[in-house]
Amino acid sequence: MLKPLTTDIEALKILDDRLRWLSAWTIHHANHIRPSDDGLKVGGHQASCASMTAIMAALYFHSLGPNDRVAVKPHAGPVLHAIHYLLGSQSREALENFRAFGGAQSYPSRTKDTIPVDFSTGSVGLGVAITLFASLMQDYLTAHGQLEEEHRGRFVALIGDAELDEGNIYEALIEGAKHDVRNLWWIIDYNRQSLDATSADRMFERFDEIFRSCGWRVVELRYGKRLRGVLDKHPKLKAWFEQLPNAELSALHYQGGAAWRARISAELGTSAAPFLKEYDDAALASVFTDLGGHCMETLTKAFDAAQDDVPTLFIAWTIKGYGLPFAGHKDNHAGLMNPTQLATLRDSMGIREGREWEPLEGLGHNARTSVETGLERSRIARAKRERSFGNLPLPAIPAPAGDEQSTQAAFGRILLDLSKQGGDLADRIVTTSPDVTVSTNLGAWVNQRGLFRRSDMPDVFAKAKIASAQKWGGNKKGQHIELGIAENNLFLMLAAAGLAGDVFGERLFPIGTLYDPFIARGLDALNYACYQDARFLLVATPSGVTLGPEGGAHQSINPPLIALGQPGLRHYEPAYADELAAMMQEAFRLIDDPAGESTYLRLSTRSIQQVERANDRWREGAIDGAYWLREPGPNAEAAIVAMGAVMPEALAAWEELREDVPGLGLLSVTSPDLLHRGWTAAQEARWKGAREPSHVEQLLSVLSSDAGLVTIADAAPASLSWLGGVLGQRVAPLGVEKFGQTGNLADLYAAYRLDGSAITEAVAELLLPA
Ligand SMILES: Cc1ncc(C[n+]2csc(CCOP(=O)(O)OP(=O)(O)O)c2C)c(N)n1
Ligand SMILES: [Mg+2]
Repeated sequence: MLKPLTTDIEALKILDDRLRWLSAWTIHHANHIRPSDDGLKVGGHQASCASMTAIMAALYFHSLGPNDRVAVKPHAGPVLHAIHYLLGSQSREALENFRAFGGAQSYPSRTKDTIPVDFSTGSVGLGVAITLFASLMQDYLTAHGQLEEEHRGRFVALIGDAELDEGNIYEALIEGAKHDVRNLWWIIDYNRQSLDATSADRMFERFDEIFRSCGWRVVELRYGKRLRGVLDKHPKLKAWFEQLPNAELSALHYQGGAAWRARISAELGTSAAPFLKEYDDAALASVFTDLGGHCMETLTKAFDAAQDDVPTLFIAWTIKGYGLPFAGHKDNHAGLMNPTQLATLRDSMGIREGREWEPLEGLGHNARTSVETGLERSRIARAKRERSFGNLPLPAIPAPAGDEQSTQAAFGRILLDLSKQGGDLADRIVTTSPDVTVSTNLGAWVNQRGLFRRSDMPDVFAKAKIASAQKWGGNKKGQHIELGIAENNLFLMLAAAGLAGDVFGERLFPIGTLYDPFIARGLDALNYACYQDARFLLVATPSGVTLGPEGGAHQSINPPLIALGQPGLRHYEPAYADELAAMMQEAFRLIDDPAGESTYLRLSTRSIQQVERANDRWREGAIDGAYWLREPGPNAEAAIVAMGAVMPEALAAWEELREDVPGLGLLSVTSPDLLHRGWTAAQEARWKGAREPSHVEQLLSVLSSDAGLVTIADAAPASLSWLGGVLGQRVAPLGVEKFGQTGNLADLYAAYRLDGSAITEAVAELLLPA
C-alpha cells in the first residue's frame, strides 16, 4: 500500500473551514441566489455537511492514498464537491448548478457526477456495506493474480450515525467476519442526530460491542485535544459531561456558552466555580464543541495510527451543524441559513462579498502556500480512474444437448462446459450465491472451480471419503464466493464485483444466483447496483408456480414486473436451452460493453421437450425480446403470446386450434422488458422524425389490426397484457394473480388457468362476435 499523504495541521484546519464554507455556500446559492422558475424547494443539508468537514479534510488532504476508495455519506455530497473544487477537478459551473439539471448531484453519483465518485450513495446503509464487498473483491483479484500489490488500497465509508439502524450493515458485517475482511475504515460521523430527532441513548456503547465481536478494532474519538485537556483536569466535570443524554448535549450545543455556564453551576455547584471563572461564555462554547470529530490533531493522529489492515470503526463525535447558527438543533437536518446568517459566516471566514467562489479567498501568503502545497499532494491521489471495458474476446456459447431440459439445468450445464473448455471468460467469471448454490445448479461449476478462500480450506467430507456430489475445497484460486442467506449481501457483492472494471481496472463477469421470489428481499440493493452501472448476470431460479409441489412461499409472481420497471437490468425469460445459451452469450457481451447493462435470467426447473429449429432466424428475435415460434398467416385474427415455462401448453393449444383458427400464430416472448423499451424508444424516435417501427410493432403488425391476443406467462399477467396497447389489439391475459399453492403441475395449471383449455377458451372468447 502506498504511504498516506501528510499536510500540516494548520493547513488542514484552513481546509476544514473552506469545506464548511464552500458546502454551505453551494447549498445557499442553489436555494437563495440561483433563479427558480418553478418555486420548488431545492434543499440541501448544510448541517450534515458541517458535521464532517474536518473528518473529510483529514481524510482527503492527509490520509488517503491513490488506491483508496471512499463511499461518502449521501448528505455530505457538497463537501465532496468542495474538495474537488479545491483540487481543481470540479468546476464552478457544476457547483453553481448544484441540484439543477446537469449540475453537481444532490448525493454523490458515480455515473452522473464528473468528479471521481468511488461509490454512489443515497439510500443510507448501502454505501457503507459496498465498501466491505469491494475490499473482498480486492482480495479476490489479488489472489487471482489480477491486481498487483502496489495497486491495492483501503476502502473507507463515511457514515451518518443514523445509518447504523440499517440492517444491511450488520448483514454485511457478519459476512465480512466470515471472510476475514480487511483494509476497511468505517468512520461514523457521530453527531447523535438523525433526520427527525436526536438518537436513542440506549444504543450508546452497543455499536462498539457489535463491531468488536466481529473482529473489528473500534477507535472512539470523543474528545478533541483542548476538551480532553480540560476534562482531564476536572474529573467531576468530565463525569457530568459524560452522563449527559444525547438530547441534552445537542440542546446545550445549540444554546451556547451562557447555557453551559448556567447548567454547570446549577448541577455541579461551587466545585465548578474555579473552572467557570477561567472561561467567558464564548470560550466555554468553543471548548465544549471541541469534540474528536472536529479536532484535526485527534483525527490525523487516529488515522495515522491505523495503518495496518485491521478493519477499523472510528466513532468520531461531532456536532450536527458545527460552526453554523443551528448547530445541535434537533430540527437542523434540512435547515438552511438565511442570507444574514450566511453573511455572518462569510465574514467570520474572512471572505469578501462577491468573492464567495474564490477557493483560497482571504488567505495570507504563508497560509496560502501551505494550503496549496497540501492540495498539490492530494491532487495526485484523487485522479479519476478510467472504466475498463472490451478487453476480452468472448466465445460463442453452444446450447447443451438434450431433447428434454429445464432452463435451470441447462444453465448449470453451460457453466460446467465453459469451465471445462477453459479460457479467459471462464477464468474471469466469479459466481456467488446466498446459500442456494446447489439448488440453483451452480454445484458442478463449483466442483470444477472451487470456493474462494484466502487461506486453504480442505473439503472435510471428501477427505473422509464420504460420498457427496459436492466436492468443494476452498483456496485462493477458487471462483465461487459463498454467502450466507442474506440477499442484500448478494446484490452488494454483485455491485462490488460488477464494478471491478471501474474500481480496479479489471473486468470480472459476476454471476449471482438466488430464488426468484427473494429478489424482492434485496431489491433496493439491486437498484443500488444498477444505479452505479455495475455489470453482472443475475440468475433467478426456480420461478413461478411451475415449482409444483415445492410451491408455497417459494413461488414468484411479480419479478417480471419488477424487471419492467428497473433501469440498467435486462430481463430474459427463456423457454428453451438454446435460447438460454444465446442469452448468456449476450449477457456476457453486455457486461463488457460500455453501453451495456446487467441481465436478469428468470429460469425454471420444469423439464420440457425442446423444439426443432429449421434455421437460426429465431435467435435474433429471441435476443430482441420475441420471435414467432409458429408464424401467423397474413392478417391472422388471433395469436397466442407465451413466455417461458408454459410454452408446452401454448404449443399444444396452438396445435389444437390451428385448424379452427386459420393463420393462428404463436409468439414466444423472451423479454417483455426489451419489447417495452423498444416500443417507447421507437415512439420517442418518431417524435424526432425517425420512421422505423419497434421490434414488437413489427411482430404484431403481421396480424389483423383487430386481432385477439391470448397472453400467458407463469407470472403476473400484466407482464404481457400491455402488448394489446401497442397496436390496439384485444387481449385476454392469462397468468398468476394469487399466491401459489403446492400441487402437481396439471392441478396447478388448471387452478391458475395456465393450461391448454384456458388458452382455448380465451381464444374462443376473443373470436366470438362482440
Ligand atoms: C434508505 C433510506 N431511508 C431514508 C432516507 C432519508 N434520510 C436521509 S438522511 C436521514 C437521516 C440521516 O441521519 P444520519 O445518518 O445521522 O446523518 P446526518 O446526521 O449526518 O445527517 C434519513 C432518514 C434515506 N436517504 N435512505
Ligand atoms: Mg447523524
